[in-house]
Amino acid sequence: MIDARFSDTITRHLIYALGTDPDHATLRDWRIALSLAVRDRLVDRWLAASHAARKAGAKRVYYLSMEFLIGRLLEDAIVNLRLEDEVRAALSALGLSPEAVIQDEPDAALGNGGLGRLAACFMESLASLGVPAIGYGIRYEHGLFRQSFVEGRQVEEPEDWLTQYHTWEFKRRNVRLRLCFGGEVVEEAGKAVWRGAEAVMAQAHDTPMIGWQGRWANTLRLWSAEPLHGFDLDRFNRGDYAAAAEAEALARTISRVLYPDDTTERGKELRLKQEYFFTAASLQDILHRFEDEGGALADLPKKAAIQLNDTHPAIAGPELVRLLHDERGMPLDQAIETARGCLSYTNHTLMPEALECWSEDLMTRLLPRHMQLIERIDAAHAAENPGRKVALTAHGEVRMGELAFVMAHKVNGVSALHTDLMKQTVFAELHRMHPDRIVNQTNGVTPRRWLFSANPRLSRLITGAIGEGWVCDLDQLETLEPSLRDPAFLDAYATAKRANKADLAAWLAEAHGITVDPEALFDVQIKRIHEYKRQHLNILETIALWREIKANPNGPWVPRVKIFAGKAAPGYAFAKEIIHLINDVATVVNADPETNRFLKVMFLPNYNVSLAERLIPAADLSEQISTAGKEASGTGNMKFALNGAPTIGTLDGANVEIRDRVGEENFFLFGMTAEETEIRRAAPDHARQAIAADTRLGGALKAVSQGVFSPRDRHRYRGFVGNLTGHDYFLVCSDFTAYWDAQRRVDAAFADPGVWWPMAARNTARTGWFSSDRTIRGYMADIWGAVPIDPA
Ligand code: HBZ
Repeated sequence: MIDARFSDTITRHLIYALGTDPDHATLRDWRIALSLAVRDRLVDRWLAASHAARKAGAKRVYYLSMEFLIGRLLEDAIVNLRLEDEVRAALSALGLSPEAVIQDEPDAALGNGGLGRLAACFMESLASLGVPAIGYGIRYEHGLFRQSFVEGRQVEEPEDWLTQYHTWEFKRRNVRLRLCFGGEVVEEAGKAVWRGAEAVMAQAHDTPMIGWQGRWANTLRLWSAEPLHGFDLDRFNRGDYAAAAEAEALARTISRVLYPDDTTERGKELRLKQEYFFTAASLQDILHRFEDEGGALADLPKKAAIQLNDTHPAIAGPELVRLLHDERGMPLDQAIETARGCLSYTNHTLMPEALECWSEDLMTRLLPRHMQLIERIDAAHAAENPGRKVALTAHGEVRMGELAFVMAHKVNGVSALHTDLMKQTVFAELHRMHPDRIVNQTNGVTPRRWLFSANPRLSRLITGAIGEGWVCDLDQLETLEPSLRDPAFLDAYATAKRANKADLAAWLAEAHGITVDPEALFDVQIKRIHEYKRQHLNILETIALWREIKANPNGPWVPRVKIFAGKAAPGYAFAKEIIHLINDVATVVNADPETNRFLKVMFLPNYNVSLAERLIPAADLSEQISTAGKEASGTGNMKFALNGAPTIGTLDGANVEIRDRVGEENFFLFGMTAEETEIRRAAPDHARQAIAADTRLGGALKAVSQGVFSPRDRHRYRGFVGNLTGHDYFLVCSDFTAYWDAQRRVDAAFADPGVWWPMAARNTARTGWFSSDRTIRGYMADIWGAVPIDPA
């Protein structure tokens, strides 16, 4: 369907949907009009896909996730519908810059980091593969906070993506489900009946998730919380205006904000409410759909694969049992079996502070029937596993990981190493009891967004060499291998990267007033700020390098630009101190005329999906330097490698698998293994020993503690340095020397184009396996038992 005058369609939307005069339209108006015009092209396909899924009686995948970090949707839709040329032509006919229009869209930041972005990549892959699926989550009014810096300190401001017309969603006024909290459980005719005390409505909002070439589309259904009854007119008329609005405000609180804590968990009542709210609404919706389509309840596992994205929706176990047993009369044992047949659980972290536990008191108060059912599930599990030590409740708390494990037929880790560690540590006993339950599904990223769309120059080069098939079959990148020996190809590869870097340099100058040399090595660490991710290891190495350059300003230094970006949880003081230090170091180093040619440091504010799309194609080096054993997988590591930035990294998470595939000579490995870190940590005084053995590290720490980077507040980093010289749990000091050495190997490689470009290109050619299409195929085969269906 070619629309000869796509520009007319856009203008029509501008006038008739927005009521705006083209002569007075802003960029935003045009962007919204364009979005509506593009949306028109996908709705038929979306409805057809849902019709086809119903007609085929297909098994559906339900992905329950507290977070979907989807970013911008307009460009995704244009690219997947292959409308690039048409849109470009229409916009230029209207005198608009396509880049400016696309970049006007705010990011949908309904997630914190890796877990939420993975859910978004999975939705895209499910649609591209043609697997009938629905993603379920919360329609947060405020997504992840906006970050800015005031004198180098992180400041958080609310994010307000929904204040603009959100063109991609359809509010389903007929899908409103009632949910309860609190109250009591009474017995009626020998049956348990939960009488909730407080009720809210879950209102559905659907966003189409369009796959590659628009052949299939699925739905992301996000719930907002609304009051049962609207506004209290009686009270209002009596003059009690505040009380009239109160009930409404209270209900809406549930979907008001995304909790900004990434891997640090604190047992907040509102958080538990959010978890139950979206899980219970989604399960009701799933059961309604199943019942509409007809079928015996015992067959639910044949029609519904329900994936729990970490433990946030783990209440799904008892809730599904309640819906089947209490509300539909299925015997309890059978209800537990049926629920287990549907449910599976993905673990994303082994960090003890992130393993969710809820106090039994809170659970009993908010979800009294669920607490009873958890006890029944626990008792049944204990009876089947005599002598077991682990229990679903301990020390007055419900352990959500164990609950999710026991109620799932499959449990997966997100990289080979992480899955092994799961078996050996947090789930060791459960794994012995259920040796077939834990499986690995190494993460992946969607090549449509993270290569095809984000890096058009490299994409064109690849397509020129091997055709366009790679976009939906990323393994085809392997066929680039012969080109890696072709000097003309390597030249073109380097040219593409250089052009991306020049673009980034121009943007940095324009948007942030920072000038950088595009020929310098762009060294990038972008991710949430966390001690285990060790941004402080990177900045200490930067300080040491700066000092070394100052000591020998005429040395053969390889120019570098150190780029950082990422948000710290507002309550995570140490992470905020790391940000502050990096900004302070940037101020001093960037103003130093002696070192200026060789070293620049910058911390870009408000890291989000769109900024990642800008930085990754222009990166030379990918920093993946977590303490071994702590990063479950990583997905940024995959995006960088695919875009031709070799990794400097530890043997952690998916780094291990990336290195296996690109080859050890194309990966800058350093540091202790997960096993070695355990031993080292037990050594008394490990940090002091490491500092004593490395004068560069000692010098850098001393500079920080003496206030070189905080001249007006010399003691600012005393606590910070104390942490590192003291217990240094994440072994920054002990890995420093190895990291420094690895960085010097990077310098040497980068200085020799004959070494560097083949290495960068091998990273692209050998990382096709990290497509989320491969990951989704793995889930389908090993966990869901779902298959794609042909829309035709
Ligand atoms: O999930 C991340 C991992 O840190 C990262 O290594 C992995 O690549 C990514 C996708 O699998 N984890 C998170 O983003 N968040 C959590 O793991 C998390 C778990 C429980 C919580 C909060 C956050 O209560």
